Amino acid sequence: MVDMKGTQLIHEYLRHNKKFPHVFCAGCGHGIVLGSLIRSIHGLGLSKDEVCVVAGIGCSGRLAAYVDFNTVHTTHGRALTFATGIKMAKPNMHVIVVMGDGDSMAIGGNHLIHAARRNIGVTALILNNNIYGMTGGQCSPTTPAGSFSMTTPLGQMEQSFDCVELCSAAKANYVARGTVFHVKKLDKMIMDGISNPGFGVVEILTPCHTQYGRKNKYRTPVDMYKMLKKDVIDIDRYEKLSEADKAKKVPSGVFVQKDDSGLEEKFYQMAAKCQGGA
Ligand SMILES: Cc1ncc(C[n+]2csc(CCOP(=O)(O)OP(=O)(O)O)c2C)c(N)n1
Ligand code: SF4
Repeated sequence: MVDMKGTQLIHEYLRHNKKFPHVFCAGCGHGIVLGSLIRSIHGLGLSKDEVCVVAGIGCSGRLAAYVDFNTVHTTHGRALTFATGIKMAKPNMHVIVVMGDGDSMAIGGNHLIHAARRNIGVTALILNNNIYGMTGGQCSPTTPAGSFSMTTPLGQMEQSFDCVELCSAAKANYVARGTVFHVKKLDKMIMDGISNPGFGVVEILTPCHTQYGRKNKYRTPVDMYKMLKKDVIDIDRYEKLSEADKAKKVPSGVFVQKDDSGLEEKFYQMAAKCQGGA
């Protein structure tokens, strides 16, 4: 593996002449996820041809356009369906799906729970910024109760989904939550999610100051990173808190890690059996 660090490494994996400048607002966390994804793939020693990045639609979905792997920029909410087909046809390919919270848990929510139930061997990176960023800041299934958005000008009245609980209950093999502030930990979670068999989910808390932060209590994008630093804590520390203190914090870390075979492995074993093999 070539020994490169930082910007030099990231540039090695970008499609320079095609897709830049990027669309992200100043302070957006999505670019940090892009760097983390690249470092993770490089760290695992995977060649570009062994990786397929599948994205839905949204600011998050733009990631697929920037990286020099096999990529598919699909339709809103349907990235997991394309990814499932790719993984079934090419079981040795590392298929990584990039979705926003709206993409994955609103229009694509049904696909998310069934991908977890099926335990298809793809890794889903869910970029949770609590809002529909690309389309102007409508509320999403993760917009916290009481917070303000374009479509909840008086405060969100609905409960929000907890992505980790949702995917754990739906039986995903690997479920983790990280943030774009804690990047070293995030790199490790993405690497582990890719290495683990079956369906892996890494929920990534990432700020959208443009559409969420400035309508709420965050005056600048920096305030949103400070919030991630202060409020998102390791599961071990979180578990020791009183119920009242837990309500003010968000737990981060690996919540589920199993090594059950992915659907594609079971399928090819069954196919070999039907053909009279082992
Ligand atoms: C079928 C369909 N419905 C709606 C849209 C409009 N649309 C584009 S992106 C988006 C939401 C994006 O929010 P999210 O998935 O959270 O990603 P973000 O932009 O915040 O990264 C919507 C509703 C669309 N492109 N296609
Ligand atoms: S609108 Fe939000 S999610 Fe989209 S690029 Fe800007 S900060 Fe990022």
